[in-house]
Amino acid sequence: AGRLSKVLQLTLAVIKPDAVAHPVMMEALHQKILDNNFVIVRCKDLTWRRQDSEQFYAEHSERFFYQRLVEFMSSGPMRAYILAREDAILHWRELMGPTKVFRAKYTSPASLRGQFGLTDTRNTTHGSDSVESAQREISFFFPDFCMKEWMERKEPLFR
Ligand code: RTP
Ligand code: MG
Repeated sequence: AGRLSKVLQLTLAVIKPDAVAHPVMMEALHQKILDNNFVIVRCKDLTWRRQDSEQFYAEHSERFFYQRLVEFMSSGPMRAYILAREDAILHWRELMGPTKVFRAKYTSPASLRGQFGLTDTRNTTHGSDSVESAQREISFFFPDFCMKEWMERKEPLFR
């Protein structure tokens, strides 16, 4: 059985307010997660206060787009997922496509941002970019979730 078990990785995926506002996009994004064999470990809907947005994106505070990003991400409801899969971080980033929408439409038209992205800020989704940021972002969105406990769980994912 050991030989068949895959090494699972966790990532944080967020459906941004532009996509949450459109039920058809929400449905397509959710289906994409299922079609790609991610296990949905946690899922919740939430709306950020401005200060949550500022804190989450503090590393971008000197960038020209910071104000618009902070404003947008606290403008309405989002859906956050903790997803598990082999290579979850990279796989979700690949499904999203490039951050810049002109690049997404040009090089990866079938990606989520290629299909649904409106602008570089309103680009449908967020995904952690490394193991370290996945840890930080998962605890930012799900403070009660213990990654260590989950990784070391004894019971199988499916019975
Ligand atoms: P992140 O840092 O959130 O993982 O995203 P990323 O690597 O895909 O993209 P990055 O370039 O680091 O941008 C951080 C966030 O800012 C938004 N953004 N808006 N010109 C704009 O309005 C603009 N440029 C970037 C992106 O949507 C991303 O959420
Ligand atoms: Mg980045």
